[in-house]
Amino acid sequence: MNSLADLRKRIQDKTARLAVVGMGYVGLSVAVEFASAGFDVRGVELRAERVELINQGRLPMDGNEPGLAEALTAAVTSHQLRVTTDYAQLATADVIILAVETPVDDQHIPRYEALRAALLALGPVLQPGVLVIIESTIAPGTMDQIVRPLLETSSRRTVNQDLYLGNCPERVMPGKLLVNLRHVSRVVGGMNPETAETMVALYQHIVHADLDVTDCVTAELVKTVENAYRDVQIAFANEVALICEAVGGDVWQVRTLVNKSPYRQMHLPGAGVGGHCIPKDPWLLVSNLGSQNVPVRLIPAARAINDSMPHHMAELVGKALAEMGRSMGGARILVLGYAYLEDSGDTRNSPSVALVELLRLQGAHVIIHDPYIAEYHDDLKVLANDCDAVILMVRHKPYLELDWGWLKSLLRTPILIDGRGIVDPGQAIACGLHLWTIGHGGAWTKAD
Ligand code: SAJ
Repeated sequence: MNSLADLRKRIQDKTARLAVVGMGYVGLSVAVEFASAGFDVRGVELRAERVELINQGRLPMDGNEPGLAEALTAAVTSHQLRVTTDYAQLATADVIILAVETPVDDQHIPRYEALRAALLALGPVLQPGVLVIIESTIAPGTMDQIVRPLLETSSRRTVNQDLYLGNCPERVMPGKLLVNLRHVSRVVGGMNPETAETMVALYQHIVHADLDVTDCVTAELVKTVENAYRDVQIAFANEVALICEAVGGDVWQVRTLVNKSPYRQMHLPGAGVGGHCIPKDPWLLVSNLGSQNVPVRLIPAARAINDSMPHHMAELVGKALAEMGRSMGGARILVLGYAYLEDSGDTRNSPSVALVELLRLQGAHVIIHDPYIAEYHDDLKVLANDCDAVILMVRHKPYLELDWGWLKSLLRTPILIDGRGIVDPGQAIACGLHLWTIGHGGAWTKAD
């Protein structure tokens, strides 16, 4: 049977056979990176059409990921990376990384179906001495309470004897997959110190940043806490924006001046918080507190504030229309930006999706534009024609360069609602737009 010392040696000379389960953003990029580093990597993916695409050296996802397409093609061409739907091909793997989805449902309950299915499929094929690493984001306690028992049962092996287990959460971001993978530090949680040491030996082949050794529950906490932290920070900025609107302040100026105070880093208020990390990970953090009656109040409240921002955007456009003698019913409204993040085509949990639904429920005719989504990439000159309001939801680069005067000339009613604080009030007023900016009470009448 392989000992961890043997495994470290084979990791060092790159003869260890690696496998990655789940060819999504995270799994595919980590598989490509290890293949590029010279390891033999087998990918496992349930979706056959995705397997086909990847084995042809083609990226199975949209969006702009610098370097990933070329690295994938090279890895497949050199046969360092092969992808399959068949778990049986992992029987000879020495290290298996799991990067499967761990969503939460509408009740904010973690859904581990994909993780459980992967562990059940993996168990029977594992060779003795294999190292299994979970990269998926999971609630604190999940390694001990779900992953370890499930894998020991399905493999009939014992962790820290003839099976090794660890948790190494990812810190990637759409649009920066490879650069984050290579240059952002990672927490390395091992079920025992020697396992963590072996994981460091593996990841140092692709990560050129700190690999911080700890235990599994700390690794689970760090990942979910770092994203809950960001969500709470954003919620604070959003609540201050609402206060500024009520008292006639301008949150953008307030934020700039607050951040001149030492140790302040007020985040950006805005039209909402989307993505596959920030809206989900705070719920994972608070989902597994057992019988402890921990008075968890701040984290759910922050989620509620951030989820309310698309509603607030709908309120602002309703007020702006009313001020111009128009109602929401029948109004033609153009939404600029459908993705959740600037210069991305990723719409997962996008605030714009929620906003469009709300506006349509109130009888508006909503038109969507997004330069990074083929379905919504039509000519703005056509889309904006005869609209009664434009809502800017995402800081996409093309919108930063937009000629607002030109856009105004196309509108039936000159209303612009800025959800990200990027439109210059002076410019808007000069070209006759009624500009409302989130965090600034009412339409701008003069450029402060
Ligand atoms: N947002 C705000 N105000 C802010 C920052 C973000 O409203 O001050 C909104 C964005 O518009 C977006 C959402 O929040 O809708 C999320 O934005 P994000 O910048 O956090 O981008 P994500 O979701 O891709 O976050 C990922 C996370 N990385 C991982 O989970 C590994 C996050 O922890 C990182 O901080 C972020 O990337 C990053 O900046 O790298």
